[in-house]
Amino acid sequence: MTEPSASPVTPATPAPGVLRFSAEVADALAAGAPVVALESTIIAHGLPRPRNLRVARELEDLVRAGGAVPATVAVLDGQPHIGLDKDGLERIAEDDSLRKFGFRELAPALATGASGATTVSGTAFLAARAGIRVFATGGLGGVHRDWAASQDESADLALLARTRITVVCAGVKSILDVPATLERLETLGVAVLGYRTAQFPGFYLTGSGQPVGWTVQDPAEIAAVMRAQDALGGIRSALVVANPVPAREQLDPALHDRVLAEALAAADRAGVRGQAITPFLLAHLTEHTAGASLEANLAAVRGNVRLAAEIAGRWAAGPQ
Ligand code: PSU
Ligand code: MN
Repeated sequence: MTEPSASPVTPATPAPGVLRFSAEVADALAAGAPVVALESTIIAHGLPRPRNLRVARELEDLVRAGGAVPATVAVLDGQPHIGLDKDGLERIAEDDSLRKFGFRELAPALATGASGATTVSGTAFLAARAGIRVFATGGLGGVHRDWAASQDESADLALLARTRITVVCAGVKSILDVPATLERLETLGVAVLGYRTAQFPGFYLTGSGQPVGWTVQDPAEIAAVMRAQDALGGIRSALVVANPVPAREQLDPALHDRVLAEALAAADRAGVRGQAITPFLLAHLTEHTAGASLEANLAAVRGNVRLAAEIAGRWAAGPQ
């Protein structure tokens, strides 16, 4: 059987010189050592300053402590970076002019020399091109609650439908329409595994109340699913590993529901739309929960990064 001619977004050798690799990422990839991609939008646009820079460093350290090499992804001066040095990390945390780049922004950014943090869709695309199979984030983008009126569905979903990468997340951000997002993932053919849970996580909350079809218990099982994707052939989609924030670190659900309702109303009043809505809602929640939502968000991201490092280790080790 021949493959369709449209070339899929799969891990592939990067076109020479287009991607700039940090030395440690280049070495790790050449050696087949574990690598975990990290996105930069969460640092640039999802977390308050100056905490965001500390978090950026902490997440990289967590990957290293887990035996893998961190590859924080961003576009700087028109060049996609796979792994950032000290200055690069500072830039994504501190540069006010940094834009937010989903997948579709990448080509214009390259051609014009622009700089931006990459979202899940931008990061997953670049990481896959770089040959990185495991990616950790906080919560995926998805279908927004007013979808019928706004048609706002994150580009994350469509990109994950055609990119072979394993994304470890705490579900989708609870500011979204979670059941609708799960339906879209099903339609798009993106497999979802609950990590030690039969319930899809709720980002700030341990559970969203929605079921997941598959529950896995350890990183080796996840690596086995990844190998099964490859063994089947023809699968172009991502694997979503949904890893709940521990119950003791979740946001108080009653506080969550109340403040989220206020945040959605405030966004509506302020006419915030499009790319700005996710950062607006996240910042509103942080402010109106006195930082509690931020702590839950960070706990979720840390857990995802740790798990991603373990998965990357299992993946790099090959079939057992
Ligand atoms: N997860 C977080 N904080 C964030 C995001 C995810 O904990 O800021 C970002 C991701 O980069 C995700 C993006 O891809 O929000 C989705 O934005 P939009 O809804 O505009 O596609
Ligand atoms: Mn959107």
